[in-house]
Amino acid sequence: MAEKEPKSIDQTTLELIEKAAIDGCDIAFDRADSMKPCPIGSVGSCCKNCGMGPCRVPLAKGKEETPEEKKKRRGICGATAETIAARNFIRMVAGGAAAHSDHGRGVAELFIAAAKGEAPGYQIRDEQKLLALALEWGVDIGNRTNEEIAVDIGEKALAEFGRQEGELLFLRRAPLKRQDIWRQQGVAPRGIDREIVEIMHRTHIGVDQEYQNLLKQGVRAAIADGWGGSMIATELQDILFGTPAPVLSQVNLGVLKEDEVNIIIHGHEPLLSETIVVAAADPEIIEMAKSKGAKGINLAGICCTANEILMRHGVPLAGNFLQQELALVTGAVDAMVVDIQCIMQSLPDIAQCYHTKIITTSPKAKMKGALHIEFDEHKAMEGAREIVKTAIENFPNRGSNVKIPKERQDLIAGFSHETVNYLLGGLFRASYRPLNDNIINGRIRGVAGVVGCNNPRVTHDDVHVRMIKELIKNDVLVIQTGCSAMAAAKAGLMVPEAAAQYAGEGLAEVCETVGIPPVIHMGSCVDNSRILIAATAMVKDGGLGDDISDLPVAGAAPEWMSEKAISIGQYFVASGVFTVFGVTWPTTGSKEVTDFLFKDMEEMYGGMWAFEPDPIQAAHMMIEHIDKKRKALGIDKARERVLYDMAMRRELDAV
Ligand code: XCC
Ligand code: SF4
Repeated sequence: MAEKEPKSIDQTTLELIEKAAIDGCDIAFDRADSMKPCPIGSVGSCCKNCGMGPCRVPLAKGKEETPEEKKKRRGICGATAETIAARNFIRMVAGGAAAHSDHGRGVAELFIAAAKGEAPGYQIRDEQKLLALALEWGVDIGNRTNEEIAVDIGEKALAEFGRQEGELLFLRRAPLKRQDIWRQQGVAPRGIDREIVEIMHRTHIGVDQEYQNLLKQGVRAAIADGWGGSMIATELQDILFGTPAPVLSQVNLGVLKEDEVNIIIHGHEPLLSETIVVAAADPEIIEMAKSKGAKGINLAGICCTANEILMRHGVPLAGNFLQQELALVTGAVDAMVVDIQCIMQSLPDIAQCYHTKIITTSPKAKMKGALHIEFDEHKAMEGAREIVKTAIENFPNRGSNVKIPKERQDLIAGFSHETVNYLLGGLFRASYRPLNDNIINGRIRGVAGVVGCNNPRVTHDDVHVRMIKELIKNDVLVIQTGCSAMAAAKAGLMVPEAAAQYAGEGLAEVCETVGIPPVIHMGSCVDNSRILIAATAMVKDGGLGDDISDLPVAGAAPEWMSEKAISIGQYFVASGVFTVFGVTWPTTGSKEVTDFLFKDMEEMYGGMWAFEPDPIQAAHMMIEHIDKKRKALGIDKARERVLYDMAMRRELDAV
């Protein structure tokens, strides 16, 4: 990022960056300025997989490298730039798939405990979804109670992680053609943990030396994430906490309240935060807050825990990844409760400048300088109450250095696959038919999943928002998860009025008829599995080909940074989706590996990767891909007609 470029397009973020500087707090934006990325590591050419290294394989010089020159560019063990780039890439997949899947495992364990009555406070909330999953997995329903059925489902889900042979159960949800492709390519995952472990084995010194074979295992582990660990997390969370339905809420740090106890919930797992929501509404606890001079208790979220409790309870979003430190800089956060993933280690230090208590809750994620109140599913409510009480006790310690920004924006969230189904088709004939019809008739050009993180190497939120605006302007319906969804929400794109203001005429017309925004919030990062299900539902509804790769759809993570984003991108590609990433690309140190991901994968999987940091150009790559698919389906003409009709209509209006 050039020096003069703004750090964010979000006024709130800019204001608080300034306040952080005045208060003497060092934040990620500053650290990104003072530490440039390592040029060798950032292109995937640094290997530290053994003690003979680290080996830094220099980049190819100039255009044509002779075989002799190429032979010299090796690690001590002889590993080539290709092997090193591929190994590094799939280790990122392993990290991401492990994170999502371990989250899924935690949900499965709680699910079983809840079903056995060993986790007081949790119960089965979505019976319909429970029974549907029982049918799908062949779990006996008969006269059994929901709890008995749930124990079997939970155990089956848990067994998916340690499965050694065969295939993951959820693969059967994919279009048949997709399943065939996976089997032909030999990438149908056997078990979730197994595929991740195998990456760690194959990337150990002296094992797999063929980049194609390494990347193949990356695909297998990524599928085990999207159609395995992440899908298990989403499905079981829905059954346990309720399947999201549309809900109105607000976003940005302006949701913090001057006169209430502010508690921020940050991380990824909804397991504990679900009970915090309950604890914070307890009249006795609210009385306690009042006794300390607060008017009430205000919960708000950051990162994907935020998305989870927004989707199910309408709890407001305080902000996305790069706003976590800034939340503390307001001076108004009485406690920040964190669970797992995307939590910056700088939080306890920043909290020292103010009064905020940072509370870690997972045995897997502790931090020096934080208070640890461990989440125990057997007494979750006690833990939640203790956390809320800690925040209340801390409220009177709030200093005078408080600045809560004014900005907050309305948004509508809660679009699960089921909701979309009902919204489009109605409760009694739920279907994706109207969506498919509007794609076929060209009012909607296609669908784009725009997801992923923030990255201080680019202007915060800017890349997301510009890409999304360009897509909807061109009649592409945008579906979202993660921190990207929050960027769009802050920019006012997740309210129905945004359709008239920003969307192309065709898309706007459909949004107005159905009453949805042109940008749809589908949840957290594990909820990218909802997007897979939605894409499959589009295929099954007919008229748009017989595989996900036939659909006029595309994916993007324009401000990605986490290994999880790489795993998500890889399972979208492996599911047949053209997927473009921004910011930086981690394999450019090897042309062969990059070409394989960007080109060869299309022949193998029907989907492929691309890299384009400019959001407008990236959006047009996605639109081009969508148009290519429309043409292959023979529905490109319909769109021309629609556009012609609209031009005619405009002319008529002008008369
Ligand atoms: Fe983390 Fe999920 Fe990325 Fe945001 S989008 S920075 S991974 S919180 Ni998942
Ligand atoms: Fe170097 Fe090979 Fe060891 Fe990697 S595995 S650090 S390339 S010697």
